[in-house]
Amino acid sequence: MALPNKPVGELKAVRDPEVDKRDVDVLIIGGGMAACGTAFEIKKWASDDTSILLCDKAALERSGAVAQGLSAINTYIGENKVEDYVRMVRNDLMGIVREDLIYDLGRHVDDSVHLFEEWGLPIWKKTDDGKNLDGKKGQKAGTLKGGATPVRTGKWQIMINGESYKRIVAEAGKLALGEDNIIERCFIVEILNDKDDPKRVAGAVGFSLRENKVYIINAKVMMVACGGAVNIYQPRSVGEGKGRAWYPVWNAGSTYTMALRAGAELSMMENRFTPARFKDGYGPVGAWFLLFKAKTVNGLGENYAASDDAKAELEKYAPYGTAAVTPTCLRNHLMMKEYKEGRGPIIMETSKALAALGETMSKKELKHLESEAWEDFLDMSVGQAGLWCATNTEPEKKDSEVMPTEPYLLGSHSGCCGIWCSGPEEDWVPESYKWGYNRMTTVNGLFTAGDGVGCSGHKFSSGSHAEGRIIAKSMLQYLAKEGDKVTGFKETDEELVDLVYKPVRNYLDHCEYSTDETVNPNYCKPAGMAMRLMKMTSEYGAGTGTFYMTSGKSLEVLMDLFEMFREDLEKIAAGDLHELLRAWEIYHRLFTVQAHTRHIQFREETRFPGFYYRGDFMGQNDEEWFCFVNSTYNKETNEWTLKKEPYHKIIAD
Ligand code: SFD
Ligand code: AMP
Repeated sequence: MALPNKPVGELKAVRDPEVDKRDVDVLIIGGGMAACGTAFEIKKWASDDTSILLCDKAALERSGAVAQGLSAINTYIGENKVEDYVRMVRNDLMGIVREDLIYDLGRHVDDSVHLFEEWGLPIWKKTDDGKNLDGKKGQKAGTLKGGATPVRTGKWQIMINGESYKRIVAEAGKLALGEDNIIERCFIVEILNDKDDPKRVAGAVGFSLRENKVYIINAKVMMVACGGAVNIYQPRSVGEGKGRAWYPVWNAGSTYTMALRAGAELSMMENRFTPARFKDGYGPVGAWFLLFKAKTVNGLGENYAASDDAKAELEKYAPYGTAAVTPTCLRNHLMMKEYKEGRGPIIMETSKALAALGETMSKKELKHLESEAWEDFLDMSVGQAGLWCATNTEPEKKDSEVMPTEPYLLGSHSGCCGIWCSGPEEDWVPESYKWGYNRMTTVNGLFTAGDGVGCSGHKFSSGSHAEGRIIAKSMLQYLAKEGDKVTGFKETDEELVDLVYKPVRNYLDHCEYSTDETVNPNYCKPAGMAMRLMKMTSEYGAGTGTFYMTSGKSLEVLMDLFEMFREDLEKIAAGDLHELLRAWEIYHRLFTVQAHTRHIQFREETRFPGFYYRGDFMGQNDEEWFCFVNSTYNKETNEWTLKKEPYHKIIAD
């Protein structure tokens, strides 16, 4: 149950919080698309006496990346072949992906979309004579499951009226799991290993954001699905606008950090997503490119992406660059070339696109089209609509600038960093890809889905939900076969409270030393540490500050800065529960972005030009680097280990 907000201000933190102990079979960490998929599915397969608990740092109805809603479902296979879906993802991610995971996802994803529609999500439909019916009217055309045709933007994407998408999906998850089995406003800090087997999980510890309370949870099997990582790099937005980002600001790398610290192997953490977005408002571009058929031009008004120069540039990255759809990173790469050669800014010609579409429309239809253009943002990126209003931008009259944003880490959108997971237990899956249970990490009993699963991007909202449903069953298989091997964790209640509330005690021990509580020689506050982290990653780790360029030397400097930062985090101080959240978010961000940049350091090539560049290793080097990069971290010794892992092609070209 969500606890009500306090009447005024943040709740002051106290030295000794209450302790709430739970003992469950299954723990779901996170409450986003993937976790809601698990919540919906799991009870169908669990025995009546299986206890299940879900902890979300926010309120399920509006948590995670889909909080604001979405305008499209980007993965719906429909009339396409699953094999082609695998080929598309492989091409977009420059060749190195886990085809077993992608195929497995592709064959299940549509079922989740059909459920969303059954639960009330309005999906656009096509009429027999090729006209678009938006969500409400589309309902009269019947359901996708019943054979109605969706409005496709691209080959894989379908349009929805999705302002309430997350509420619809959360409601189904809540009803299925039961509200008593859900703790909202509970931030999980650390996953705990089994006392007799460090490669097995046995529980987790977190805290309430509404009460001075630490949760200590024993669990036999668990999933971590806390989304991707945002605000690990200096955002382009400044001042109070910094609260705005493209991906959800509240997803702080908890998935990767908690799994890493529990001993799980991460994979392809070098991959990132620097999406091209409407400048300053972060509005997504997919619908504009694909549905409205808008073009982008450079500062000279040239369609730079169609030029001979661009073609020659893309040929350097064949076969990916020369494929029918240019990979996302290379679309950015072409933009970067324009900027660097002085032909910026990049403009999306919204006015021409709407005029061209309007040529065959009546006045009423044209008005409707214009409202769809607004709704695209009102449904999923309301800040962009706000910015258009604030700048008198009517997209049918005034064009808008598009720009690659700061980097984000994620495994479900157009990126593929994440945790190395076991694939489905089937004959066609290579041995090195499977070790027991579908989507189990390399730590026994620890599963993940959505942004957590590495090497299989382009799942998006629908695929993350479907993956959550897949692992509901895998977790129960593990529980049945290995649940009784779990012996509990070694940490005492006192040790765990000391760990979680350390920032509070740092604060209480020293806050009276200075007159301004933010300036104190004995501690540092989360806000300052957030800025410090983003400055160092941006300058040395291929952020916007250097046009996404880094080098071996810059990365060496960065690793030293990280080490000092990690030491200083011992002194982070939190006076209230909100600051305690901020303190732990920074901790999670640090390990995640450290993994990211260590992978970039290890992979001596530029696999994803447009996302990032290694100045000392420009271009791709297939001979040495056509493989995955995996990493582990030993939290006892603070040591990182990186290695290459072979890639296997499963689906022929
Ligand atoms: O326009 C803790 N996404 C899009 N998907 C689509 O299908 N269509 C689109 O239109 C997409 N676009 C888009 C998208 C996202 C955003 C932000 C925008 C536009 C503006 C991507 C999907 O949303 C994404 O793929 C999925 O949501 C990923 O699912 P999942 O479950 O992996 O992550 P989540 O939904 O963000 O949920 C994370 C949850 O974890 C909680 N959490 N809980 C406890 N303890 C901690 N320490 C925690 N840390 C985090 C969160 O509260 C949340 O519940 S477009 O760009 O293409
Ligand atoms: P975006 O709005 O950029 O997140 O994209 C939404 C969907 O459209 C994703 O599946 C993207 O891969 C796809 N997409 C976006 N822009 C383009 C483009 N120019 N060409 C092809 N696909 C695109």
